[in-house]
Amino acid sequence: MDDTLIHYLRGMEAMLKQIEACQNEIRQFTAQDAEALEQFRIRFLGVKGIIKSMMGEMKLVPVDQKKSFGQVMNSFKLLAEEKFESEKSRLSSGSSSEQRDIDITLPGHPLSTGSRHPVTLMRNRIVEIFQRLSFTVAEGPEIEDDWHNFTALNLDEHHPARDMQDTFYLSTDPAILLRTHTSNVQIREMERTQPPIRIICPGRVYRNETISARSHCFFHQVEGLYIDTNVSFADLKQTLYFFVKEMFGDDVNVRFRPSYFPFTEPSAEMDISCMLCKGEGCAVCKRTGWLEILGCGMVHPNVLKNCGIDPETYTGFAFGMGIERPALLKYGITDIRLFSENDVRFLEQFTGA
Ligand code: 2U9
Repeated sequence: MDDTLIHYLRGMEAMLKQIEACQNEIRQFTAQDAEALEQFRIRFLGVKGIIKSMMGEMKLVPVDQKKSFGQVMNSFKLLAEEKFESEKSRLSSGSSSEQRDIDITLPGHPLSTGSRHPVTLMRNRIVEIFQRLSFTVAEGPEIEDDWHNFTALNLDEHHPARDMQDTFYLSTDPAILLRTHTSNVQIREMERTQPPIRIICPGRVYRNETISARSHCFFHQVEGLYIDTNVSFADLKQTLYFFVKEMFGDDVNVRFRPSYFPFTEPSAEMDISCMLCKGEGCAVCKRTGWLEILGCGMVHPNVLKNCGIDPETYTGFAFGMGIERPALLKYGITDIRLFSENDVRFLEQFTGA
């Protein structure tokens, strides 16, 4: 080997070592501030910087090694440019805590966890009591057809509930409506399966009523259905007695009054003694000492037949109650419209699971 070549190779070796050292330095670099970043740029990428001056050595490299030297230099330059850009954007986004003068040791702002709606609280309480008697929750559509909301429930075509005044129908298809009760869920369940059936059906229902402090065009119900062999009116009464004791306490009295619904026969309405005046008579119970809380009865044989259940083999009871009324009573609220106005000052007053 002649002297010139040895001299050249030593020079290349030194340069490659220098490149490697610079690359390590670049990888570990973080700019404390804009000034440090500018120094970095001048040192590596400036007109008189390390990379430019090494590029100047290119002319000394033998032709057959120009390509590999060029590749080494390119990746060196790319590394320096990428580091410069990433440090620049980090400093300008102000993500470093020192930059924004943030004390990251201070406690954070607590997140508001919200609270449950009073109607949800009341629904959960009702449902949970029936779950203890092995009822399971069933749900169904709020937009329903005429059959599942009316016809299957033994309401003939002239029944007043079907009137346009009372029910919201789709303007484009009068055979489709907003359900007026959650009974459509029980109908669908009876069509789907054979007894025993023991379900509780909570949900939102719609009626075309003038909105006032006492009534609304939508509200919530819980309905129940129990069908099996030998289910009697005594089973119905015992189930509802249990519910009342669990819900309102042991010292509340219960009475049944005969009533009429097309879907149950016999039918009844159930009252509880007014818990505010203990049955003495007050403004809330309209001086009667009693509060009406639900309707109930033995499922009409026509309803069972409509759903493919043999009324000679099976009997059953059903009941239905609104959720808003007992919620008004429990929480001492006087205007039902508050439930749907979503005023956080109202909603955040209720606690519970
Ligand atoms: C099927 C068969 C029978 C559900 C029943 C009532 C009586 C009732 C009202 C209470 C207050 C509705 O929210 S409210 O206006 N409900 O009086 N509901 S029996 O009877 C059924 C349901 C489904 C298949």
